[in-house]
Amino acid sequence: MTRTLITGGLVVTASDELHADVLVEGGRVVALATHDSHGWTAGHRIDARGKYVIPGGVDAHTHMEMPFGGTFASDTFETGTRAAAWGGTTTIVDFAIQPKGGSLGEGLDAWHEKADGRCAVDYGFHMIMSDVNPSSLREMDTLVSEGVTSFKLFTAYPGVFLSDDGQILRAMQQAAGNGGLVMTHAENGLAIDVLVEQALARGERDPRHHGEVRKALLEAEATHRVIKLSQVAGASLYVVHVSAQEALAELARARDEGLPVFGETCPQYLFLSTGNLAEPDFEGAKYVCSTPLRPEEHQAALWRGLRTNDLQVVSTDHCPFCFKGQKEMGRGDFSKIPNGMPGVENRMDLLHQAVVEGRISRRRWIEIACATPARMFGLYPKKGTIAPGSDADIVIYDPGAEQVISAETHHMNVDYSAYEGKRVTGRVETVLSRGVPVIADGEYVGHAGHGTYLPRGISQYV
Ligand code: DUC
Ligand code: ZN
Ligand code: ZN
Repeated sequence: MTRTLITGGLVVTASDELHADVLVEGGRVVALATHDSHGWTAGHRIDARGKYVIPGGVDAHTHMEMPFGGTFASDTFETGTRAAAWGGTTTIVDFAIQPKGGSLGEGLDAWHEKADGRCAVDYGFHMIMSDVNPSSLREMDTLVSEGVTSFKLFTAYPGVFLSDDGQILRAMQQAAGNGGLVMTHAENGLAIDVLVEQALARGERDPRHHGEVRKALLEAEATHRVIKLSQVAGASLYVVHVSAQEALAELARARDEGLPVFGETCPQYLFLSTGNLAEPDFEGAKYVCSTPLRPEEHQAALWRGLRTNDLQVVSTDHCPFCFKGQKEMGRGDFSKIPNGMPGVENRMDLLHQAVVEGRISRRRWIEIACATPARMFGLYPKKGTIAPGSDADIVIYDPGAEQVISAETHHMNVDYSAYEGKRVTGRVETVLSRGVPVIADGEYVGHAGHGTYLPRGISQYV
């Protein structure tokens, strides 16, 4: 059995930083030695002196090949998980979609069809419920027992994904009984559609109006509502892609009351703003996603939320659409721009940049990007940490390397970068997935099909 020894690095987990050697065997971490590991033999040695040795990233929010607005997200499971590996992410949890009028099982089968045998790193699925009815509610129990333990419900996108309050309450009640975790996309979609119609009637057609109609107050209102519904149901709640400080305030208030509610934000809300949506010549379309980018002052509130643990996870909501041919579908009508942005490759580096800039600590970096998402979605301690028994999903990270983020050099299947030209310090050097090199000294050495499907356990926060 191949043994790998990683020597001389600084091992950083959510709880510890220690100079230690890490021994890997059979795809798992078998031991850490803080002094010298001279007695250990290994066929493969990695010199990590001057580098961080960190758990592979866990991106709990991706949409590979997602159908949206008459097109599909441009990363397949093959290209998207390869890009994830390049960026130091070794686990993704993608969203299977229940077809309207169909079952959860059908949605899940369709997502296995797309992903199985194609992924470069390990993957699991959440289930988007777009048709809550007695049958799909019962099916939730089956899915939980089979390892799909989280369910996303939408208060947005009427006619497509939106569930009404009664449906959301029923799904939460079901989850309270079966150990599932309800995730919500919280924006008031019915009110937003009124504002979209009125904006278009006034001739407001540019991408920046996408941000203006999807008001922070309508994110806050929906966040408040789903919190109260979860309280009534006695269920835990995870609110995805929080972007507005008013929505964060709702979460913080609920948490102060002791409610089991949790929040995720994404790099685009931490590093980008409505200024990007207003870029001329339709360039703002690159930044159209929902929830939308907010004015810059919201960023400080989100960073504070991450420091105070009112927000617990940073995932990407990776949902790329090419500028040419896809984003362009909304020229002259912002409501037709496919919603979503690329980012699965950039998350670990951008959050490391936040460490460099003193916004978060190194351990908090690992906590919000690896450990907590693994805990939240039933993958810990298999994923999200470096400890005896954990999968050897390990990144050797060079904290001093400089890089400039660009579409010229990224590996996501999309023709632009949302962070084009941004200079960051820190870079992934080597990535192991279950002990197998996927990136080695800056080269891709993995293959499609290495990644395995991850049936997940119950959230540690339920
Ligand atoms: N938001 C996006 O930006 N894209 C996909 C779905 C979503 O909720
Ligand atoms: Zn969403
Ligand atoms: Zn999403």
